[in-house]
Amino acid sequence: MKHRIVLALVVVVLVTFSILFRASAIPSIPAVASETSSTSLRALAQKRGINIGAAVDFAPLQNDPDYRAVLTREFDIMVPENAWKFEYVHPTRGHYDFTQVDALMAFAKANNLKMRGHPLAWHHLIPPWVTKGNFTRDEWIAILREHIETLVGRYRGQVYIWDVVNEAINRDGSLRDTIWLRNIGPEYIDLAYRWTHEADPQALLFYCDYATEELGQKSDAVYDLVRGMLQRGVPLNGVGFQAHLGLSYAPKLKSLAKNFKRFGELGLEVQFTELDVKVQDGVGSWDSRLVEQGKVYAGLLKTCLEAQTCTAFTTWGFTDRYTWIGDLTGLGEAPLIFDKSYRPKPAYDAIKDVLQTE
Ligand code: 9MR
Repeated sequence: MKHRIVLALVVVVLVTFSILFRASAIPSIPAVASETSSTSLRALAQKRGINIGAAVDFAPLQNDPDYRAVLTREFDIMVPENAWKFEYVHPTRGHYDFTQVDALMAFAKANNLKMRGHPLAWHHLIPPWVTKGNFTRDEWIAILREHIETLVGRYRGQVYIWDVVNEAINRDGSLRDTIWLRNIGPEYIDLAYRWTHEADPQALLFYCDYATEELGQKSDAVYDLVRGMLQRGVPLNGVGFQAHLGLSYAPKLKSLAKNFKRFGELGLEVQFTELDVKVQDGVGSWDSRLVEQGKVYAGLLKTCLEAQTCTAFTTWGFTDRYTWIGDLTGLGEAPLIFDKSYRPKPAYDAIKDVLQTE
């Protein structure tokens, strides 16, 4: 009997602790004492008629005050790097977890940042209940539709741009063999845009891909895809050029400008959406590589400003302290515009120079 009472007490204590622990684990992001400066990147970019954004990782935003301070001082768009991805937000059938996205959305609003939604139909990070499921075509359509309508509907009127379909094209221009293509067919693309637009008519809808900056097989295929969509009356507002680059493979600016021009002539906005520039593949001293990196950033920004239809310049993170790019050589990778201690790098100065030069 005595044992039972002790056991019951232990259970009560454990349950109480687990409830308390869960409550304290609900993410909230501390406020930022807003610091405005007429020479911040966001102020300078706005003067030039564009926005400047960064991908945001949840953990540092929650835990690192310097991360929050630099983000809100310098940028006016944020895009959750991972929090909206299928596996995280919709891990099991019928169950959505919006805890992180809700906190990010509240942070964006409180700090006057536009929110980019990313991504709705993508081939990565799809949970096993979807990938291992045995569904009919109608069920596949219903799954993607419900996923899109739930995510987009929840934040109706609050998202500036949705990256609706992401990376649907291979390097050779063919359609990527994704779970959506295999089970629904190529129509999944048009459908995804139509459902997104119905769920939030105010949001701008983008198609995004990488290795599409220059004219070539892949960018031609993106061009054909979006032109076809427009001809079919599919709601589409812009094309995102991710621009995951390295010093040895930065796009030729003339080719980039021509590419931007043809998309602009279709009536679409263009943006850099995930820019970063690796330096490990470069040559010369570390310092000289950082200067070269600054030139790449500056060239892209200049091309954006010169293209009437380029509306934003978004980097994939902003500090080398947190980047998705692994350290391949042991030298450390440094693809972004602030170093690991949040000091502005030559790339930051180069961007600022371009923004300040009419
Ligand atoms: O930066 C993201 C990284 O943290 C994730 O592990 C990875 C897989 O979800 O996705 C990275 O972001 C990708 C983006 O969502 C789409 N374009 C390519 C990006 C880099 O892989």
